[in-house]
Amino acid sequence: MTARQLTAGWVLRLDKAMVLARVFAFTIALVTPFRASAATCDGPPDPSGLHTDFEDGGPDGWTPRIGEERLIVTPADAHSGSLSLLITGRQHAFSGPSIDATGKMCNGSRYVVSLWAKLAPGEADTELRLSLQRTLDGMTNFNTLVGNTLVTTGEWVHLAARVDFAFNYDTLSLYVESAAGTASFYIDDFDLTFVAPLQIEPDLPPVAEALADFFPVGAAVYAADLSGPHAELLARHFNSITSENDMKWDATEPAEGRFTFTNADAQVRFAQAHNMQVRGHTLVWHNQIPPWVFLDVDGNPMTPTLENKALLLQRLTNHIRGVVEHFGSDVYAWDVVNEVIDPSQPDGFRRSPWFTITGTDYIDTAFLVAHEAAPAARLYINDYNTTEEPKRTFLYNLVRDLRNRGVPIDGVGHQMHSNIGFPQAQSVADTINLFSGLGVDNQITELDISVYTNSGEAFLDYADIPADRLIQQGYLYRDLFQVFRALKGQISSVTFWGEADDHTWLTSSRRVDAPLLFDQSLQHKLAYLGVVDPLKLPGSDVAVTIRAASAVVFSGHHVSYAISMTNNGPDPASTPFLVDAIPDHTVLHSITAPAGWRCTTPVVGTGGRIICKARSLDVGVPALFTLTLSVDCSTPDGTTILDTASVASGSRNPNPSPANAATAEVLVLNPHRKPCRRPWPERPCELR
Ligand SMILES: [Ca+2]
Repeated sequence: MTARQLTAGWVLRLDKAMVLARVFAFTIALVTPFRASAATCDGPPDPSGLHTDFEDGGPDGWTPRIGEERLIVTPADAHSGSLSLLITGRQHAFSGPSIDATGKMCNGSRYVVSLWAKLAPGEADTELRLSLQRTLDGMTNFNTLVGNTLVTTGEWVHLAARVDFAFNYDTLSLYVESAAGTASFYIDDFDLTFVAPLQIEPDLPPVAEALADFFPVGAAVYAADLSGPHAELLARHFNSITSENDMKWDATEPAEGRFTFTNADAQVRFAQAHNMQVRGHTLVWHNQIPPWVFLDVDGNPMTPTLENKALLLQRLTNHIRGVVEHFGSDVYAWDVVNEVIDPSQPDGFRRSPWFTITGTDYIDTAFLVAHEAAPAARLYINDYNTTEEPKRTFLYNLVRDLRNRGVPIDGVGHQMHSNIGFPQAQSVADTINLFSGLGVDNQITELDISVYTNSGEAFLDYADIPADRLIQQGYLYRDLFQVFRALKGQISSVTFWGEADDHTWLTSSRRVDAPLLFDQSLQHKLAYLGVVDPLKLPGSDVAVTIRAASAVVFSGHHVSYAISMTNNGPDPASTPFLVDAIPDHTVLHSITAPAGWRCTTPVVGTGGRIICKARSLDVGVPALFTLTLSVDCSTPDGTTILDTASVASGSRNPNPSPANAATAEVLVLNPHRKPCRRPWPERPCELR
């Protein structure tokens, strides 16, 4: 069935007899169902996958799907190496190369399929796709694995997808076809890769436990989080949940008066079964609202009339009653209104249909009705960029006004969608303190930290995200949680907007993001360490101690200090340095430094600053310095000399409270000193 073609590698062609044999076999299968290879998926799934690059000159298992196709391993073009597979002679859009995948993909397992394609010279742009064909009990079915993707003669195009395989079959093959037309094309570097089942780290200290003294720790969840390893991760690390989408208006009241709670109820039951709190999100927003809400009695878009205002406030009242009363005490806190501030408006109020039709009355109504419906529930106003001015002031003024008018609002929800350069931890502390001053609670409601600092950047693959972005992220998580802990009592909950990086609103078809504590495989990231155990972040925790040789010194005499710089790790410190400013009443006598260190000092007998540097400092190997100063003979009796040594390095320091400065105190005595005859140091003071 194959023939060697010297100039163009292998040629494959099904001859007519082979086609007939296949048709015959297919016919037999129709009348006599058999399972030739289903047994290959009976045991543990085969993790070997399929990998073809054509570099050995063979077709690597690819065959013509229909029969008329010619498959040629060719050096004419290649994505990798020097060879690829050229497919010509296609007579149908569904003609193309096919590879047997029977036993290579099993029901319940996850795979990544990846293929590079390019059109043969002269072909017009064509959409190609990767599909699968499966037979079961004589029935044949087809599915698309990678959808229509534009391929040209200009460059190799990547067709790739993650596949959660969910079929039983007797035979299975994968093939490349076109959306239309019969263009000839090349393929190269096809990989079907088995993705090992997700498994959480069973002994990892739970996030919520690490923060148990401060506040509950939540995650936004969706339906798929309630089973399998995601549910295990959720139950292990979090003690609060927020429904990502299932308590919003479009989910709970898609048609007027018709309430549905299927997904949300399941999430509440999960929370109760695992001793978790439930935050409700969100009763009023300008997004994810079904269109009927803003239509007037005639079905037209509402205009701002008194009639429409009354109608809209009535719908709002009905909705909040319907939702809040449904959950009752199962939901302890509600984001009552979401994102009502727009700092670009002169009055700071977002021009949503809510505002356009009702002014700010919808805000009052929402809080009042929510409070009536669940008097014990804690009610929040939720927004993003709450650390930014002028938005923060608009929000502050609104909350103050609501409080002053007796509208039942309990606190501010700070979404805190962040990125590795924003916000500054200090601005978070300032913001929480500001709102606490109004007597309201604060919750962090939608925390995540994007690895992007601008919208133009894009990493297409999770593995392409640079390591340093993830380190920066770990450090910002450290800084934020340092603030959250320090504000104990002022923040009653911190919720992440998701569980792990495999499901985040920040990842789109345009770019992949990694904003959470766990990676796409549910393993902990540096971000986790930043929250739970920051001393393990990459970097070097340099510290210094200084000890004077004695507690007292006579004027005109020397005082020695033992200075020790250490690196508590976890990594070697790059360009470590020590700084000591020679204190008043003293001058330099001498300094000794370890090998590999170079000190810049003032001239002996004068004051100034000592700086000692080295190339690196290993973990756990102290650098010991001996600094000797001469005490000026005119120093008054009883003077205290303070010498401060400080250290730093070019490496980040993971310790949020580093011990990188130390001071030694020495008392000067001169009970029986004669006056100096001449200025020191030419002639030391004389003692009786
Ligand atoms: Ca190749």
